[in-house]
Amino acid sequence: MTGSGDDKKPPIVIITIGMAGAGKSTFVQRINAHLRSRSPTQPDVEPRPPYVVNLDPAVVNLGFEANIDIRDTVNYTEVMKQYNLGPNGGILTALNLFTTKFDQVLGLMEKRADSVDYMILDTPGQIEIFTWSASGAIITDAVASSMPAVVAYIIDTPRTTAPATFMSNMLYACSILYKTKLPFILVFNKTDVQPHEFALEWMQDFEAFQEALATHGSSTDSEGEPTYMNSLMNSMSLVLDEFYKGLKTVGVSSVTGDGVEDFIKAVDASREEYEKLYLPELERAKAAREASLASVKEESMSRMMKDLAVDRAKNPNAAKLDRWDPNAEEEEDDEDYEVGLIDRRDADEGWPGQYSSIVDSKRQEDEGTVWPRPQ
Ligand SMILES: Nc1nc2c(ncn2[C@@H]2O[C@H](COP(=O)(O)OP(=O)(O)O)[C@@H](O)[C@H]2O)c(=O)[nH]1
Ligand SMILES: [Mg+2]
Repeated sequence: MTGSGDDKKPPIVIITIGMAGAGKSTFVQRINAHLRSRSPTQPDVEPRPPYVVNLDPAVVNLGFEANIDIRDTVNYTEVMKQYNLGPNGGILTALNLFTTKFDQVLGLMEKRADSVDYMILDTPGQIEIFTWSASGAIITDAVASSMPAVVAYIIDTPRTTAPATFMSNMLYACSILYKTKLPFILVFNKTDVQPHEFALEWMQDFEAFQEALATHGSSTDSEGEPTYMNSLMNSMSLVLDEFYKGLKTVGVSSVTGDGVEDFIKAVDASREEYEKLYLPELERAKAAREASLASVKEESMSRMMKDLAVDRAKNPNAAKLDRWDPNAEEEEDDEDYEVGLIDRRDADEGWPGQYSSIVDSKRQEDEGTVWPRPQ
């Protein structure tokens, strides 16, 4: 664990991602409890509680007190009612609304950076709401570009013992690594129900996995040729072999607390990875973006200067006529065109999408939460 000495490093943010029911919230609760309790090996050291952010608007019982809770800002059932949405649409919209305020969340997190070693994000139950939405990407990028970050991919071990399910889950994990490019920890959860050794074996021994695939379902068709599915799976397992090389794997039980210390060690090791691999990449990307922006600006500037020179040559008196008269009345551009917009602020009653009524800013009263109006 990082000590609280003079050389205080920025906290590392653990982003928990995983299928619904894999045990993300239980895992966050366990890590939280673990970091709050005194270590048996260092009983005189004060424990340093983590900073926890809950991004699941639909969770009923969180089991821990989050420092920032999306439910304080957005009422998900109201969002569903007002936008006429189902549960998934409601969660996604609530997350989108919250993301518009994420700069403030990040500000609060940064303020606490000196006093904590770990920050944990719990994400919505359904994995795709976070991993395949613009909001999820915005939140991940914003966090990772301001602090060290690591993805903890939580796996429901008892549900992934079939080779095909195992491979699907690993491919999903691979796609998340590819999207986030962050240090990655595979967390095999629920080891109290199903130990994760089988998974380790499959990951380390390519042939053992092939064998498991072959014994599950038919691997050859009636003519003795390998089936399409089988050869596809063989090729994909080669891809996965490469994927496993860059990963850290731990087995934990969020119920008993088994393996949690290993997880913390893996997180600490990921910090170095973040600094060595992710940070230089981030800075390179930032520099490239700034350079391309600068060149675009320069190009449009020189084009404008050329245009001006041509104009001046054509019509030497134009510049004199084209002066801005400070006394002239300003034209109201907006009045000239009509696009059929109705300003519903004048309406007496609410309408679907009236952001302000869904806001309940209990914790941040002084920040005056006002959602932007939909365009
Ligand atoms: N046996 C066992 N059950 C677990 C463990 N972690 C989570 N669960 C159970 O899995 C279910 C889903 O957990 P939850 O944390 O809500 O999953 P989430 O949707 O990923 O946040 C709950 O019933 C938990 O009690 C574990 O380590 N062992
Ligand atoms: Mg949850």
